[in-house]
Amino acid sequence: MSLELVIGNKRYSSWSLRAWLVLTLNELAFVERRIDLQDPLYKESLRALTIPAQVPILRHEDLVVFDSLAICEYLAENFALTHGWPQDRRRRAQARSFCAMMHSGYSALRRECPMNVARPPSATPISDDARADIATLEHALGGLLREHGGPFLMGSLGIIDAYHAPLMLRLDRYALSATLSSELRAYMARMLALPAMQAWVEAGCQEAPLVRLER
Ligand SMILES: N[C@@H](CCC(=O)N[C@@H](CS)C(=O)NCC(=O)O)C(=O)O
Repeated sequence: MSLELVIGNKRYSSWSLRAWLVLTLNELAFVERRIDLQDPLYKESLRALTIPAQVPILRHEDLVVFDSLAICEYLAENFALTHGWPQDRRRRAQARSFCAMMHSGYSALRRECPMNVARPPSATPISDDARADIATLEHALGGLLREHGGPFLMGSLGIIDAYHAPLMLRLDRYALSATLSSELRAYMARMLALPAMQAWVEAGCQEAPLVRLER
């Protein structure tokens, strides 16, 4: 069986985007199966596949891998990725640390500014906690760009960039980039200009909005 990636609505599903980007940037052939998170039966379909009943889910042969980070690790371990983890052991550890930090962090920013690729860029009030998340993001990603000299977080494009891509979309769509360093603003523009990102955004804009998720 070939690779199949189960994703949510491209308009909103930031965790799906991360896994989808890693597959797409690495030009791995995969079947995309989209589950509409508006469908009253979506949870049932997901529960039939995995215990957390969330997207993304990767299916490969008889294996079902869930959680975006586990999917990235599975792909890196089983496929020769051009855009995976850094070759160097120390850089790889660093990239994994920042991905893990993203996976469990930036919660105020993520809660208050849910990804919506179709949102016309405009400002919205955010809490001090979300502002603190943006400052942490600047410290973390701005630091990596300066340390490795860009143009991507670890130098060349990899899993860590896919992992932070939805945050770049949020910074853009909620007009939150004014306080960022020039390095991070340029990085944000570079990420949003990737053909794979543009393809995802275009598809997300074609999808019907979910009233309960629009902000
Ligand atoms: N930690 C998980 C988070 C997955 C997640 O929250 N997915 C959302 C979509 S972006 C979802 O499935 N939402 C529907 C639900 O929870 O019922 C990962 O990294 O994959």
